[in-house]
Amino acid sequence: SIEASIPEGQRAAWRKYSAQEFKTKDEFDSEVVKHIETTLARSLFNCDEAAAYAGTALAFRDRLIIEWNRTQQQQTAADPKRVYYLSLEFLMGRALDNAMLNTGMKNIASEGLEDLGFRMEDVISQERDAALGNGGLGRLAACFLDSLATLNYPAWGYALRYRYGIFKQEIIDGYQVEIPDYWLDFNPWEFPRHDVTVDVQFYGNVRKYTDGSGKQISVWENGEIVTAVAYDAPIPGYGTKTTNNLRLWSSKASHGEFDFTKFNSGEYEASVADQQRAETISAVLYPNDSLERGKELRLKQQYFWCAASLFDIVRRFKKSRKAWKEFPNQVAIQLNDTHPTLAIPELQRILIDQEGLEWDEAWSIVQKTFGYTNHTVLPEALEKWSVPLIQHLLPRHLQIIYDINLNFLQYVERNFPKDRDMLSRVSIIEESQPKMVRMAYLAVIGSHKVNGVAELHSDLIKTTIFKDFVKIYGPDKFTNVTNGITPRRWLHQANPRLSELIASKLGGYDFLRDLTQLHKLESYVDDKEFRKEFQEIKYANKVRLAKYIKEVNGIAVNPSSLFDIQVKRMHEYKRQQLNIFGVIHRYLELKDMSPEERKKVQPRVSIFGGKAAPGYWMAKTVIHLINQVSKVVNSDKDIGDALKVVFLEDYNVSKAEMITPASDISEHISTAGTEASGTSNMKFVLNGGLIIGTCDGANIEITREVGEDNIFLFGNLSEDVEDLRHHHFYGEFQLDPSLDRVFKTIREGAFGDAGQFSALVNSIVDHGDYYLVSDDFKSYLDTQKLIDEAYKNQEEWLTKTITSVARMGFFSSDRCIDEYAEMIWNVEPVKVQGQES
Ligand code: B1H
Ligand code: IMP
Repeated sequence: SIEASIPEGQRAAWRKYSAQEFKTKDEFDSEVVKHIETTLARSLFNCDEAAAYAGTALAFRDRLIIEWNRTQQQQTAADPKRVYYLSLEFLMGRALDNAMLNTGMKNIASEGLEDLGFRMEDVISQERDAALGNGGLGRLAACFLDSLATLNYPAWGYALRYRYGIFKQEIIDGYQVEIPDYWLDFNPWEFPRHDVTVDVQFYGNVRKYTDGSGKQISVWENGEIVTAVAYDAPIPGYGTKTTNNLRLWSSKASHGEFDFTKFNSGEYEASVADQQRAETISAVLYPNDSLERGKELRLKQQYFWCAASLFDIVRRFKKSRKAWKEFPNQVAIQLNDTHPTLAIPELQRILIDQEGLEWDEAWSIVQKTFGYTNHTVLPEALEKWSVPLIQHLLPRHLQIIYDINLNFLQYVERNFPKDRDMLSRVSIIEESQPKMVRMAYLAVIGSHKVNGVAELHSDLIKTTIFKDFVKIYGPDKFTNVTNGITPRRWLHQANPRLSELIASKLGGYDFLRDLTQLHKLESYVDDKEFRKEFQEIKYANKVRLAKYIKEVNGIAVNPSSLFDIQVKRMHEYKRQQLNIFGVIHRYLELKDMSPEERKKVQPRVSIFGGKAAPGYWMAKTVIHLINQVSKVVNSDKDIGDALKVVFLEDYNVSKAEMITPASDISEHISTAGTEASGTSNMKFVLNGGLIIGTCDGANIEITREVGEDNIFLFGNLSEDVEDLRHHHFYGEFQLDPSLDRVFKTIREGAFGDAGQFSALVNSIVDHGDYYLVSDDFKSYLDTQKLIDEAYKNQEEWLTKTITSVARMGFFSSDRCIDEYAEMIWNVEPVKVQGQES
């Protein structure tokens, strides 16, 4: 065993004094007070809610780290195959509530805090979000960590420790303003590991020579070194002893604090500048969701993170002294989109340049190790890096990429001798000016499996961007793993009353680990008592949101209105513009009516929220339009409660936990074929809301599960998109009269200076309407009418929502992780034992 190498006397002392998790309320209070009085240097007399939060968080951190240590020891002893999830984004949100729930200690902590004079809810809301991500892709990674730990998979997340997460959004005079998110002034959830560092090289040159045996050796040298320091965040599983690790790399200058030669020779500023340049690498998260911008610093981030992570993974593998061919049996690395693709040439480089393996042997290890998840087919999101930039920053990697490409193209040429065009189509190098490296192709070639994130999307990648690769490798290399969400955060934590109601019917909380059990709820669809409670919970959640809207936006909304919510990143393909044009149409219709007619209309609150990338003008224009419409509509005395429009600023994970359970209808209305999956659609339905959506992404599978009667689908299908765009291009198109009227109203200045919105309107009227807003407008309005009608029959609506909740079991991220484990990673769970006592 691991302990055998340690002398018996020492072992006994360690055992005797080794730290213990708190188990009772009193032990919890004693930990909290100790942290408040010593770690925080506060006392009973100046302990506010922030200090109570800090003390509680530190007590739980200690507890998690004890479990983390034990998990790592047992996993090290078992030496199983591990999963490494490489993602530039982990959108974790708050950690305390999750830690309390997953460890099963929330009740004890609540009682303990009460003794100390605090309310749990207030304490929880002191925490700021860990917002190291943009949107769906980053939150998916966070849900995966929760499921990996819950299912006892030995798994590590690797990412960057950004000093600034996604910016905070303020709305000033209707415009988005970005405020930096400096989140690290107090972060109790991380452990700096100053002993775990990796030196990462940039720039320099490659020297080649032939050694005594005639072997070609390449040495990458004379580069600039930046040091990566590990910061670990423990990830507890729900109802298990497994606590996995999220390792975040922080950059710092390699020669300690300063370069002393420069410092001593009086170049004080220069030495500080070097330090700052190094620290810049992990300074900030790029805020572009699904938009690639080719900045050198971004490439530096990617390599820095890949190199540090691979060094760490290889070091851990080497501890077990297995042969290199065992590497893919011990290590599965999943690439979350193309952002970590440099890990592929980096592993090849380690194996051939540092470990002395032959190219082919190394390459076979590389291909077996990696899996690649594609998250988008949008052309503007597909990563390409210029060859000169890579040449400058990573000269050895560029050579390796060229060699990978050469081998690959030779293989293609042998197998498809008649298709000459194929070579230029599939080459990793795009022959443009300058030449570009196509990262998605490199990721496909370097992995053994490629997956999309919902069925339609996985089909689309096989017929569009990776069509040739399906011919080359056969269809089995490509697969689908439909996304999922963790029911711990997105049901139990976000909607505790609904979770409790479900538990009362299902005989406990087992459904939180096996969400398919929800199907048993269908037998309560006609149960009067159950229905009443279900409806009351939805109403209470709407009251909570209404209160928040009143506090923050100053708008009074009636919780009995239909709450129609679209919260997600602002993007043309997600079509918030379609939604707001629909709202304007509704407003115009209301204005046409007599007061009597208006009274009969189903009252509605249209709620929007989401950030625009700072340089994305069109998305910012849509935010501005929504806010202008909101001003006009909400202050129009004719309208009253019939229509209210709200833009919620700074949408983030913790706000999502409050907003999601309050919807009657949520909007998932992307142009068909553009939203790879979507995950908030799943969250809304799981919380008893219905959706209006296009036949896109996971909407299609949600429809299959809940049934066509329980979802409001509209719009053109993805197979027709190309033709429709063609029609626009040739001007063969008539603008829908209702949309024409909406545009006329905007142009007349009804929502302020029309000039601000002309680019938005023109993108549809004059510039080809790429996202087919006009094509889907009528179908959208018709479907909204159906929703108004359906909502009037509250009993039937309730039946739809309950039935849908019961049928959402498929969308747990636990199902998703089990699929990855079986189809792609080939890993088994390792059950961690608790403490013997
Ligand atoms: C998704 C991204 C993305 N797809 C580049 N692609 C980024 C691409 O900073 N960047 O450079 C950031 C994000 N994000 C989303 O992934 C899809 O649009 C959603 O449909 C999907 O649900 C989500 C998770 O799979
Ligand atoms: P790594 O895999 O070397 O990075 O180890 C991760 C963590 O697991 C270390 O920081 C240790 O806390 C723990 N660990 C690794 N190996 C052992 C072991 O052999 N005994 C006990 N703990 C270990």
